[in-house]
Amino acid sequence: MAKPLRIGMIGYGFMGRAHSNGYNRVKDFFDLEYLPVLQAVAARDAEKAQAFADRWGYQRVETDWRKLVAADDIDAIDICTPNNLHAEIAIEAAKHGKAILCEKPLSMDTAEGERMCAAVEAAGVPNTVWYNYRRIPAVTFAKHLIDSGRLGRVFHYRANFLQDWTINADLPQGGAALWRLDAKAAGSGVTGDLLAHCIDTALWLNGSMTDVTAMTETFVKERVHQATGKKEPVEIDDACSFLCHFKNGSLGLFESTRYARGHKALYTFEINGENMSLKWDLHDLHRLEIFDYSDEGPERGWKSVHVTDGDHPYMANWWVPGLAIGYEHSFVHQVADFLAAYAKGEPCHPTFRDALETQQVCDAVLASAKSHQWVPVGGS
Ligand code: NAI
Ligand code: SOE
Repeated sequence: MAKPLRIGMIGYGFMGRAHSNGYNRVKDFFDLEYLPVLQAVAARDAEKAQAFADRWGYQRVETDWRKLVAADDIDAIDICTPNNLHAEIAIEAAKHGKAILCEKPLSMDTAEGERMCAAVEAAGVPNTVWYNYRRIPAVTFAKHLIDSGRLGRVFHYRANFLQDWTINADLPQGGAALWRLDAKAAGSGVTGDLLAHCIDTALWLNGSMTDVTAMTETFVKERVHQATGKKEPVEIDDACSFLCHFKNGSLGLFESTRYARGHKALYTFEINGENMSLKWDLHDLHRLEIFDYSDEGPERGWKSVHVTDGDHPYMANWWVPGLAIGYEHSFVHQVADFLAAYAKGEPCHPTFRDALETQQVCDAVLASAKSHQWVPVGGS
């Protein structure tokens, strides 16, 4: 009989659904000592919260997240709110001794992230941040190849995250669906929202960055704010590109925008080593492109590995070889990994401390865009 980990979910939007699906699915595909119990969901609108609870199987609702983080029947708090609430909720949850699963980006900035790390570390509570792309089998497979040393010396790392949903200048900022355009709710624009994913994956695959030089642009300078009904300056970055040096001597090139017409969520990365190169594309997420220089000369070339076999990461838990899984499974994997780590008393990466490094890179990127200078990461 599995032991229960009683989840208190805060927020019922996109991620509230993705995580709830992960909690519900995990028991059917992974053998775990602990299993999630959907205990309660907190959201300000009681009726909507109840509808969400009924659909996903939460036992009760709260309309104040503070009551949820203090509740005796909750073991773990899942933070699925806009970015400006992550710190306050996490720090309060840590005080109440709850395990915490927090959505990305960890925080609005490094200083806030440091307070969050201090809180979870002082309380000794398990913590993780949902940088879920790490747990797409093809991405995890890339990590295995890199860790095995097959690439040799790494020269280049490049990544893009391209979208096109804010091109319309009449789109307002702020409010329920458009908080990502309001710097007070989001912290930053594409840097914290999209590049944070690219940075997390890059730090995981290729190690720390030492310094960055960046440019940002805000193409639409004013938008009506939903809270005031008035045109207000737009303070987020619509696009951001940066170069960096990695500690391992390789060079990084990153681009993100919400103005790449035709692209909805084109997250790609490529890493070029002395002996091997790897390429991945979220739109074809079960494939890893591999160029292996040790292949026989005339047959040497890019191969596209369908990462769906039983010996590929996570895949033995799913269907028969060759049958693909998708985006939502990355969340199931994160739930499974969190529960396995929880049972062993081990950290589930990325922890808050790991995610703080991404925050440091984001801050350095934004500072560089402002100063037009190279900026060291984490003041190093
Ligand atoms: P959303 O706008 O769909 O949902 C946000 C939820 O927070 C809503 O249910 C809203 O009612 C709730 N909320 C806002 N203020 C609240 C308060 N004071 N008390 C209780 N609930 C409150 O947003 P989405 O897309 O789910 O994003 C949430 C977080 O997840 C963000 O930090 C975002 O960056 C992150 N995210 C991560 C993704 C990933 O790939 N890992 C994908 C999408 C979002
Ligand atoms: C923005 O559209 C968004 O939902 C981000 O918030 C997520 O983090 C990213 O995974 C997909 O795009």
